Amino acid sequence: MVFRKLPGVSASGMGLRLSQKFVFLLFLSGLVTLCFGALFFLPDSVRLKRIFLSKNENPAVTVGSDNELSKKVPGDPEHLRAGLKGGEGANVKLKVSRKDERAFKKCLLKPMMKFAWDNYKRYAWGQNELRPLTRNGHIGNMFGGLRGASIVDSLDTLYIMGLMEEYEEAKEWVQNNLNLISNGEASLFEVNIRYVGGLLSAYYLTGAEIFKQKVVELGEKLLPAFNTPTGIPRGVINLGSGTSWSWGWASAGSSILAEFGTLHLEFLHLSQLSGNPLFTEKVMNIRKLLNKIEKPHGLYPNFLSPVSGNWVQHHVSIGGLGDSFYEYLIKSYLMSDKTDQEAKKMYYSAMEAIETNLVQKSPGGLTYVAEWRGGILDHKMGHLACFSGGMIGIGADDGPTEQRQHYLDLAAEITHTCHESYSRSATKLGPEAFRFDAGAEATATRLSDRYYILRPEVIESYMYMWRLTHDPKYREWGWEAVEALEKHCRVDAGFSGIRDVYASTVSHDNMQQSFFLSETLKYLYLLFSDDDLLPLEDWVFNTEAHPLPVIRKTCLQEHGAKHDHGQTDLE
Ligand code: DMJ
Repeated sequence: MVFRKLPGVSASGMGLRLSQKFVFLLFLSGLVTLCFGALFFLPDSVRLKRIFLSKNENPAVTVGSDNELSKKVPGDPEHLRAGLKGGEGANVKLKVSRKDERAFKKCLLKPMMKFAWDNYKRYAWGQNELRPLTRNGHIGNMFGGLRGASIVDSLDTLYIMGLMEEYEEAKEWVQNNLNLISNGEASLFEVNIRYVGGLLSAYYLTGAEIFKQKVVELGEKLLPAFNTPTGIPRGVINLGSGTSWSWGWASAGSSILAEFGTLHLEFLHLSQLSGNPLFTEKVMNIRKLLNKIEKPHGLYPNFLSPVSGNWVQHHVSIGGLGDSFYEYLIKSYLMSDKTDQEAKKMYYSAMEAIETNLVQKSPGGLTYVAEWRGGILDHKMGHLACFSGGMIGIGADDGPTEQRQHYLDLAAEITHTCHESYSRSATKLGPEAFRFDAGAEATATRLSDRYYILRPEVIESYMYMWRLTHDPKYREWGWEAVEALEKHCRVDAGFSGIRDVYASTVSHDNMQQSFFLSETLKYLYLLFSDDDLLPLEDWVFNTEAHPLPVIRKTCLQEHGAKHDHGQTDLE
């Protein structure tokens, strides 16, 4: 091959003089620096940036997958403990750059779940919940003869976190041991949110037929609870005989708003999966009655007679006894692909009544939602009521235009108040109920309200508020909760609730609630995940944090034809 000789370029050494070489090298190194520097200005989605800058930044976590960083963090809970308490793991933490900190935190949640799961498996396998101090199982009286509540409640969390070996064990247990032929007093509400919700989400996430088969069979066993003069179900049912009755403690044989009002999401999906419209008909009948009945000041009292269909007592609360009824109104609307106008209307009018009658500002400037007893306010907010920050947040966007920002602000204020209930305690965990009277501001005044049983509601609101605003404070608050859980609730054989959040030397209650695995750890994991892990546009979480897919409108609906709920396509 003949090289043409360029002017001024000798054949040897490309013919460059020393000064020319120097200028050329300078130019070359400038070019390289410029190209590399430009990578930093590329948008996140550009593949090159992901490849060049950091393998671990923004790890692509998809449902059921693992990610790079998680492989660097051993599943050994001791490692996590050390990481949080400044031991060996703390060094690992130091080596992690700021950019990776969020992903690192997310990865630490996986060993927490594994630790809770492994101990349940070791000491309480097949029973409902783990007693971590005495290292045995707990059956309780909420699920009738049903067993394995922690297993069914954990299926989706294990799957989402990519703990696949554990998920397979759980699935195998459901296949071989979840016995639905059972006698005993079961709470319709608890069986629905934990078992029906848990099996539904496991089915939708994995497509494993066994979950569908079990959930439809279980759903059918719940139907006799609706055989009342009004169709409002009673709270307790014997899954074997189908007889049902009201809770002994519920005023005059009444049914509880948060119980009969927290069936809608699951029952619509039961119709969807089984093709049996009965499930939908049952919950639509509840809706019809609630719409018809007169509401004091637009509020929904917590007790209703399943015989007469009248309110029994005028106690209104967005916390215990009322809470998830409101949650299911807005979520029914969202899960229907925003077609369920009736649910939307009911939700926003209920919100208006709640704001007018219950929302208060403390002397110290904290917004809270009080309880209402026949017109008299009780200036107390339960831990359970703290879910409302998230609920009001997810409902903000579909409210009346002039109210949208207001709802988002209200959601942020309530979440802030709930965070205060945590940060004002010695353990940095929140009490079961806190008050705003007699000089109290977001603190428990009664001894009996000082406990914390691993509840998720405050963290749930952090997760929603993070997704809605991306304000970093929600992740900071979530991390404070992780540190507090590690410090005060982790014991040698699992996680336990504590009896007094204000005592720096804690006393444990010996109970690892199944909702800790299903909700608390899942919401924390989602808080530190990217928004595309279970995006809120596609999934709605039931009140036990089990994700259910949005039921998409059919072509017919989109073009104006009316369609019954529960008859839509998922595709
Ligand atoms: C869970 O079972 C559900 O979140 C329910 O709606 C309320 N109570 C617990 C958690 O605190």
